[in-house]
Amino acid sequence: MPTLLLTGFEPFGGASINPSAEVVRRFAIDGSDALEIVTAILPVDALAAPRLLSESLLDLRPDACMMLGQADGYAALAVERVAVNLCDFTIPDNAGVQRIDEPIVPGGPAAYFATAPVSDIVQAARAADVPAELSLSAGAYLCNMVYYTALHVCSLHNLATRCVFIHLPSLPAQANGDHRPRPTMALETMYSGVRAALRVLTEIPLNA
Ligand code: PCA
Repeated sequence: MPTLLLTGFEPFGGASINPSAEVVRRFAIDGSDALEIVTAILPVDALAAPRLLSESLLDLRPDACMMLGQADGYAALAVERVAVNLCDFTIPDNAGVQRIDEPIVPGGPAAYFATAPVSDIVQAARAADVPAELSLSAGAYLCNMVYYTALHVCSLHNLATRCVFIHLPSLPAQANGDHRPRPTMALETMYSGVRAALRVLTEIPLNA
């Protein structure tokens, strides 16, 4: 059975919930007959998150790694095409550290492309009636950092793991009380979109 590492993030920036963690928890409960799904909720911590993810990748050597995070204000799933070697935090992480204009890996490649078929993932989510689009930047905060770390670890250790990062909108409850409401998406809808994305990621021939 193929193995999937599926990660989300804990809440950050003063929020009490992170949709990515909620989606990952649902996968942990529902499981899959066709896939071994290993889940992790990563801390929003510039030291701990990359370390945890690297360790999990090297321990598991999964066939695929799907990383999820929240992008407040987005109206669709954003399938990230690229991770850049840059930390430029607009807010501190949950440990109070704010990295500004620093590389993630000094001397590392400037960027990595996703090693999963991102356009097919967008199409599959849309076919499941879930708004989705390609994105050219995962930002310069923790999501980009773990994405870059995953791609870097796979490259260094010759892992055939297919990696992709997907940003999720905020949940409707997170916009309650907004003076001018932000776009949001129901958990159920996000879950359907991520399921469709996973089908693409794991149906394609592995170790090609
Ligand atoms: N979103 C942040 C970090 C954690 C999360 O869920 C980001 O986009 O970098």
